[in-house]
Amino acid sequence: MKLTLAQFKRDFLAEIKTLYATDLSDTSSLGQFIALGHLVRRYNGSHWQDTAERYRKHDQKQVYYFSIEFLPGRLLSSNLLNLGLLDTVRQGLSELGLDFKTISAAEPDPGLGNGGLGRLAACYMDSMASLGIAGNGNGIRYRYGLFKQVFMDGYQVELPDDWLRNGNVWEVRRENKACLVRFGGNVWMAPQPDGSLKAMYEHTDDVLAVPYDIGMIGYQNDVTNTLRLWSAELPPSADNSYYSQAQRDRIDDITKVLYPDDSNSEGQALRLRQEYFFSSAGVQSILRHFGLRHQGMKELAKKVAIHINDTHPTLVIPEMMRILLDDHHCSWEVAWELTTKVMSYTNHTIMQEALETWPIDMFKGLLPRIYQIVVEIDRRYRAAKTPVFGEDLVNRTAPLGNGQVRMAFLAVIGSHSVNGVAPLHTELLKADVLRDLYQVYPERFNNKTNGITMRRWVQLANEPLSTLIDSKIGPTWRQQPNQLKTLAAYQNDAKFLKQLTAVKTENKVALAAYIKSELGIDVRTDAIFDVQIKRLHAYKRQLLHVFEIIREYLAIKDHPETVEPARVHVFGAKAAPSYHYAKSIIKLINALADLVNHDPKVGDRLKVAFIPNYGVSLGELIIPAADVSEQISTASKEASGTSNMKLMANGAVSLATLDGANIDIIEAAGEGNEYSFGLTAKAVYGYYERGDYHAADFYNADPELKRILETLVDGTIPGISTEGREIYDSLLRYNDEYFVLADYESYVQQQQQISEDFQDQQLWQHKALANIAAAGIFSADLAVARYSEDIWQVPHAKLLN
Ligand code: BZD
Repeated sequence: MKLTLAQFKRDFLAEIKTLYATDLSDTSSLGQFIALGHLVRRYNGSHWQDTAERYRKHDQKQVYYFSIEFLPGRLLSSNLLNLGLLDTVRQGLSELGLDFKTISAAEPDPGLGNGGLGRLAACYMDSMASLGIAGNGNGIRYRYGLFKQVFMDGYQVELPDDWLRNGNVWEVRRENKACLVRFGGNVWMAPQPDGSLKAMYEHTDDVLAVPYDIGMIGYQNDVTNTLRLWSAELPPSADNSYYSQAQRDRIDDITKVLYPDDSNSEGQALRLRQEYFFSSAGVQSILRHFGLRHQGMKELAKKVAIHINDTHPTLVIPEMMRILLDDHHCSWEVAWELTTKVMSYTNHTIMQEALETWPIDMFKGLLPRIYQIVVEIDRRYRAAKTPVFGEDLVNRTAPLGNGQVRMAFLAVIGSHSVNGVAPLHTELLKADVLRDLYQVYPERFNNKTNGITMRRWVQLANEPLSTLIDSKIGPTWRQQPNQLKTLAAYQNDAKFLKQLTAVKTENKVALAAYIKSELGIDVRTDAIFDVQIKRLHAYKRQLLHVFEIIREYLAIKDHPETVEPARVHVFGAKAAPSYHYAKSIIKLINALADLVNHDPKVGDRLKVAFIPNYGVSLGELIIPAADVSEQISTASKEASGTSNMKLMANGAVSLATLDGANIDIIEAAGEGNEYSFGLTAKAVYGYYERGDYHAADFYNADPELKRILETLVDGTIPGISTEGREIYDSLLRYNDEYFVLADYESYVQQQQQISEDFQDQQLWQHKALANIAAAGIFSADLAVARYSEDIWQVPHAKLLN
């Protein structure tokens, strides 16, 4: 949109006056941010309304992306960028004596997710809007986001994330679109005079679902889509005094906190209530919206696609069946056909413990009508498939089995498409995790490799790099990220490679300043910034990275005369509060950091910075400064990874196992431009099949490794007597579930190679550039375009290759 500098300044000062009845000089950065937020909303108001109007007018097919997590990050800069106002606003503020960065940093970063899955959902929202797809997000408005992480004595302490304390400028509460969600009670089917059956309820616990909408602004295309987050409240009509405190609390609890858990479903009943709550509210609102504009439900699958982001929203399937059967009186066959045509499902993990199941007794008590429908889905599935596939396979794959409701199976059976998030992951779904269902529905399985939005992760997070890229290939890569590949022409351009080093250094200076102010550690900006940022989990193997730090530390102590490039090891990672082992690793890293950072013999040659409270905003600071991207999960365990893509696009080289999308990154950038190592997925499965992995053999065969392991228990690292022993035992007594010892040698070899290569900056930046140039294929715009064509069947703005 068009906005002159003078107009912006007038609008901003007027907004300040209206909101606060005071002068600019009397406002805080937060106050200024809120005023800016209001302005952006106002500037964009007509786009949002017009977009909805346009979709209505053309009766455009809508995509609804259901996800129990969304991690949008701060929205001020990206909204301004997408509206084309960023430069004007920055300049205007600076003329008013204000610093845009400071104001932007006052915005709370909503932590409505754990990690990759939630951030992916946010990237896809951005891309859907930017491609002009009628995409809607549907999720939960958690009162408290993922905990705020602080370290006390090196231990993780979790504090509440009160992100709504000052309100949320981006949201609109739409009370007129609220709906009721029913839990518990009794349900029975009462015969009606016309011969049909009607679902009757008594003694239900009703909860009011109130939507809060946030505009998702497309990149300079006048499109604004909606992310709808639901909040649980007391139903309004009832006399409030009728509710006991316990009942009020039960309702309040539903949307109170995000489960800080990305490995296993806990909190059981409450988690199930959360899942049904937003699934039901979302489906009710979709069908209501559709019903207002269509006669009957016949066209539903032509006009609506619902995407199930991992299994948490799977209850959209029986919920849609419920409404079609009970309220619209469709036959089972018609309802089922519509439902399966509408639904599609993405799996994000092969970790067995993360595959959701619910005890039938609990499920039945909480969701009696939904349970009846699942029983019928199960009965029909068995009846149809047993003659073809036999009883055993059908027993193994039916929605109900072993006293459990099996959500992933229900999701596959009730959808027309099932996808993994990287080629290896999809192959493993077919061959292992969902092998039996793949026999039944081979045509449903497909791969959609993840992607990231280059606008947030390169353009905004790394302006020095964006400007440098523009100077060579012009600005159109911003819309057509595949054009980045034309940068390859400069791989041997010494001057350009020097400029790349300068860009990296500029970003390192910014990160170093943060590390100094937060942790009090001085780091050298000519050091190798070796970065691992992701949730803390044993399979992600932060422990392997720790072993490398201990190795480097011992090498400096033993041979101070050998000079290697300085290293800064940067970690960002939260552990689920109940995940004891992961918390022990956090303590280990912090204890090691203490030892290394304060050893005068080490000086500035080696530093460890564990930056607390990792999230989207810290990612934006850390990623542009990284030289090495640690992607070192046990092969087969990381479905895709997305920090690997963000780091690649910012010119970090991957130190990576052949896992998830690492494989595709290595192929895209060329093997010579990455550092791959370790067991392949096939080799890992080989060990499982033969049962012949003996961690102790690796320990005994390698004196260096042996010595490193001993430092966990011999007092070399002070302060970890219990954690050190626990970790040591996990490797040797319990046989190293994630093959850390097996991969140690090849990992260290590559680390040594990195130290050698880094000294030749031209060679190093040549590799960095190969990564940047190849990163375009991991753009979320391309990923979303593939979802649109293959799964949702909706039109999108054409992307050039
Ligand atoms: O999803 C992650 C995978 O681990 C990554 O490999 C992948 O890149 C991303 C995006 O596809 N999975 C998650 O982030 N999973 C969760 O966060 C999660 C949350 C709640 C319950 C279970 C899993």
